[in-house]
Amino acid sequence: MTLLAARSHIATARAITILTGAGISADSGVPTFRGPEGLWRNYRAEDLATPEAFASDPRLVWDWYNWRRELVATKQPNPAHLALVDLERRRPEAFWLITQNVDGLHHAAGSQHLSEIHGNIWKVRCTGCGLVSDNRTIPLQTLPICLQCSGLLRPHIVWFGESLHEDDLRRCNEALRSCDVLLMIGTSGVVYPAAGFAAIAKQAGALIIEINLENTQQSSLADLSLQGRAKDLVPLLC
Ligand code: BV8
Ligand code: ZN
Repeated sequence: MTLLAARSHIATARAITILTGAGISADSGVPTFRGPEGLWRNYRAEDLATPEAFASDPRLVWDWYNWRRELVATKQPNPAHLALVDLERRRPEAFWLITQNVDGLHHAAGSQHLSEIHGNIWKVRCTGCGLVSDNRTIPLQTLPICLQCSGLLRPHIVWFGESLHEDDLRRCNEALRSCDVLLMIGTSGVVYPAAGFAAIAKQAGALIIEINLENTQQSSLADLSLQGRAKDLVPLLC
């Protein structure tokens, strides 16, 4: 299938679902996780992005998230984020965007039909009373405390070994089973449950289009794999 054919599938799709990963934000200057420049080159996921890590050393985990908050605060949505907003505005009833990114850049760009399945770096959650709140303070005090119950706050992020929020999973499953096109952008496709999303959409009959710099674990499911940068290819396709 050619790029032109893929464009026409997107333009005429009854419903389109998008799955994005760190690669779409790489073009805004946010580091990815895996690969030679990825965050997990210098940090071990299990030391920082698990409930066990937070229980044993909350200060270390907060230091890492504070550093990432400072970094992300300087970044802006790029043409790929903006092209998805345009697509949604043209076809709001036919569009659902699922992101694994926690950087909030889709939201900042203006996407509304959006599931941030791994959470958002600009939200905190109380480990005592469970209250979720927006928090854009930079830098946060090293061990931030809930104003309501004085419990320790944690990032409102889904860590390894934690379940995704049930409402998000239900909404994603609906969007995956009902779309005619699934567009996967900038994800290595190795973290579950998102790594199973292409298979769900494919089984329901969707056409799968992938945009990435390289082949991924999901490429064998794709009807079209476009190799290149998200900021160039997404505007071309949408
Ligand atoms: C769960 C938050 C039920 C931190 C993140 C063994 C087998 C199968 C499953 C498991 C297993 N062992 C454990 C599991 C479950 C585990 C899992 O999948 N592990 C994997 C690694 C094996 N999953 C979970 O624990 C999930 N919960 O399953 O609940 C359960 C519970 C208990 C036990 C079992 C099951 C929770 C997942 C937590 C996800 N949270 N981190 C934070 O962000 O602060 S994951 C982390 O990876 C990020 O959040 C990120 O969103 C996610 C996915 O990564 P990508 O976005 O794909 O990024 P990556 O760097 O990998 O790739 C970037 C891609 O972009 C590359 O392909 C690159 O080529 C491309 N690219 C780069 N530049 C560009 C580009 N493309 C285009 N343009 C460019 N410019
Ligand atoms: Zn509280």
